[in-house]
Amino acid sequence: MASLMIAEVNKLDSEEFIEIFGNVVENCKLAAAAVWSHKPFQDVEHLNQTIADFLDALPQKGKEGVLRCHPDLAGRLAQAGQLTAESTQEQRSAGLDQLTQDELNTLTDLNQQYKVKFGFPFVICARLNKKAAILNGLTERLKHSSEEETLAGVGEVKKICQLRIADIVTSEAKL
Ligand code: 2AL
Repeated sequence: MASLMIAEVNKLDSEEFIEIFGNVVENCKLAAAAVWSHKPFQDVEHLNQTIADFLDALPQKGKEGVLRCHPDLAGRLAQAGQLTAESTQEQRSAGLDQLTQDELNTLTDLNQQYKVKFGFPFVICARLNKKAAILNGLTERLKHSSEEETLAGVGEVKKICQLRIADIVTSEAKL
């Protein structure tokens, strides 16, 4: 896709901006609504950084809330075909629609243990990981503290967000 130039992004009114960028942070239109007021953006990196700053500035409970807006990997919504278009593609790219029954059982069990321990879902950038890395990562991250996992999860949200923005905004060569 990547069809918008940054100059065009800067001309969007808030409704248009939220319509286009409302899911760059999954199910969190508030992030798009908040960063709109920081325009004009110099380039796509500036837009990425503004969203990252918004996420970093959230209090602990806000960060946890952002993580809770994410669907489980290969979870109930995925199996019902009810993921957002972006999540569907991402989970497919990691091979999560091709799990064996054993792998699905393991992932479901680990996801559940993670949610019981931390109170929010395990989040990882699926486009940058394959299923083996996801299962290993989940096993490792289950050993962490809540504070570590909030930070790790928000770090993954930023990666997901940057890739989604790269699908929308053209990265222009600097003159
Ligand atoms: C997701 C998702 O839907 N896409 C992605 O990259 N990660 N969800 C998750 N729980 O990590």
